[in-house]
Amino acid sequence: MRSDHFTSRLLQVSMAAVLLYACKPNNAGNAVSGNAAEKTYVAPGKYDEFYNFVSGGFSGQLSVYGLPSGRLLRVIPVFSVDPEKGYGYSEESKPMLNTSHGFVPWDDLHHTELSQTNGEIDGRWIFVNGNNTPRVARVDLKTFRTAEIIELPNSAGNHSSPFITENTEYVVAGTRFSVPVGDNTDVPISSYKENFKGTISFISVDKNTGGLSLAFQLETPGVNFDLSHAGKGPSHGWFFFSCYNSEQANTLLEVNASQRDKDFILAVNWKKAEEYLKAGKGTKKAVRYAHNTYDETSHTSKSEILNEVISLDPKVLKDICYLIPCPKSPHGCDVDPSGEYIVGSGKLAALIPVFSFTKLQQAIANKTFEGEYDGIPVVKYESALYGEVEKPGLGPLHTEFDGKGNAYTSFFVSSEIVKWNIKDLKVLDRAPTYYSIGHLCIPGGDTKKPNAKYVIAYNKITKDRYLPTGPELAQSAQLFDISGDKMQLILDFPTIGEPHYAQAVSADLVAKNSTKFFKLDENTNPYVTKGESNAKVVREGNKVHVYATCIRSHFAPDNIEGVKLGDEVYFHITNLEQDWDIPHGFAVKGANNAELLIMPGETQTLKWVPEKTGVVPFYCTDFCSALHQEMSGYIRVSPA
Ligand code: CUK
Ligand code: CUA
Repeated sequence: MRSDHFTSRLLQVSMAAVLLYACKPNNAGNAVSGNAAEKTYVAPGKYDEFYNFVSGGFSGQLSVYGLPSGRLLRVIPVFSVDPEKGYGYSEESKPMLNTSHGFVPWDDLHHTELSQTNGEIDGRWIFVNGNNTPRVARVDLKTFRTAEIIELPNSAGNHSSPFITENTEYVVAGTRFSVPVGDNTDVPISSYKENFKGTISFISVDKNTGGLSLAFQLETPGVNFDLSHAGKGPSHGWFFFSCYNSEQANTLLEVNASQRDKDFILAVNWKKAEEYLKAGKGTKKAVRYAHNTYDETSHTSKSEILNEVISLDPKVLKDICYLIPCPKSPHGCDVDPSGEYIVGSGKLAALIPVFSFTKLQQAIANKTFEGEYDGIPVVKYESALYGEVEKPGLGPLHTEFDGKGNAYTSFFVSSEIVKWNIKDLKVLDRAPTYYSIGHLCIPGGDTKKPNAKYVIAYNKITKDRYLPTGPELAQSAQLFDISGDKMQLILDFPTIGEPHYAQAVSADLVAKNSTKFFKLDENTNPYVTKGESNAKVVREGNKVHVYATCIRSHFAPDNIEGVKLGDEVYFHITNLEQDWDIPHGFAVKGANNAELLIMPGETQTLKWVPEKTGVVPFYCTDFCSALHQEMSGYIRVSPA
């Protein structure tokens, strides 16, 4: 007994060593061939062919690159404050970062998912997840700004998120950490098996507005959900999740949490769940979560705290959830463009299992179960298995598809992308990455219609690829041309924050809808000032409201007196410009909440509480015209 335990522990430890020390590919020197420059060169003044939306990891932001150039086009603040955009500093944007824990101006953003219609990218919105204080956000691709953030109750480590169904009916989010649920969560950590539960949230999306609402939650066994993808075509109506820690260990040391030979893919019949919901089988549960929305007409956001969710229990409603055994600690869970094949990538497994949706349905119909796991039927591995890709590489993580019958899988440990054929499960090509690839992306690579010109690798370690910049190096992406039989590395480009998942879309689909400026006459901000002659200073008790305007190249008013120590000053600044790309900025000396950046036609508010008497300058921070340096003013603070 003891020696068995010792051997298994040794095995686990050596496994961990392999995982921790990812290998360097051995043909590192000569990977770029002659015409790479030609393939990635986008001449000055020309547009890129694709937008690439790249998660920023612990920067809490989403960045946008052009492909094939790798040029950084924009960083979109989502869960983090950003002085470059004034996001989280203006009174209008602060409520976006509200949660049930209060103002939380940071998160860890891992995954991106572009909205779809009929299983194809429609270019309207992109959804992203916040891992830490569980949230899902919607970014509007008309403005490239965060339009909505919804917090997820009963969740912790919102990692398996935000993946969507083929008509963007739902954004779906699975919790990575199971946690005690209900009123009293003050329970011994060692009571994990009794008290800790997993949760999957189904957030419905309004077809017209994109508006999010938490439709229902599934309460699941206390496993850890890692990633997921929706079914499509024949498997539309189903959702698939990778789960690890089927041991339900409360410490994830390998010896506890990676013991079982197989963990699971959870298959969820969400159409069935909808039927139960309609039939009133859900239970209302008390929770607290924030829902924040930004309105681009009033240019204000509002935050509300909601306190109820409908929960469905798949242990009772037996035909919603099924488990498929999947080799050791599956990470990626990807569905091919046909909707028939489901790829589970076990991080610690030496093969890639490919499951068949048709076989899964037969197994369920014939009850070919090997038993139950916490009340959920477990189908037999072989009965759902289409086949295995044998010896594909080390540490398979994620798979994207080219729509021509091939899959591209990232291998973290062996640092490579491997192309394989779905039908015969044969490896066709492999390309080294520099180094330790996590996610990868083919434009539309998780939809019904991939646009398979490129695959992009998002790497965890950069090492010697860029000029040294002290102990930390730029995070990195690599672009491969996949139009031929062989992958060809054509570009390295650094990224902002740690890139996890990313998606790319044909630029045509998004560029044509881009907002150029906001119409001033449609501005319904309560503090808008539509013209210089309306600029004024209004006192309400100790609150001083400055209704100000800006236009090249002055503020009105630009000399403000009558403010007393102890007052709160609100600068409500309306940008009167009606032209593309003419923002103005606004900063006050000593103000401790950074600056405003005000788009044409927009109103934004900076709150300032002067801490001493005197004359204080303010100025425009965005170089807007030849007279930008003149765009300034003074405010005088007198004794109370
Ligand atoms: S991931 Cu979040 S740990 Cu493979 Cu989607 Cu990088
Ligand atoms: Cu306005 Cu510089």
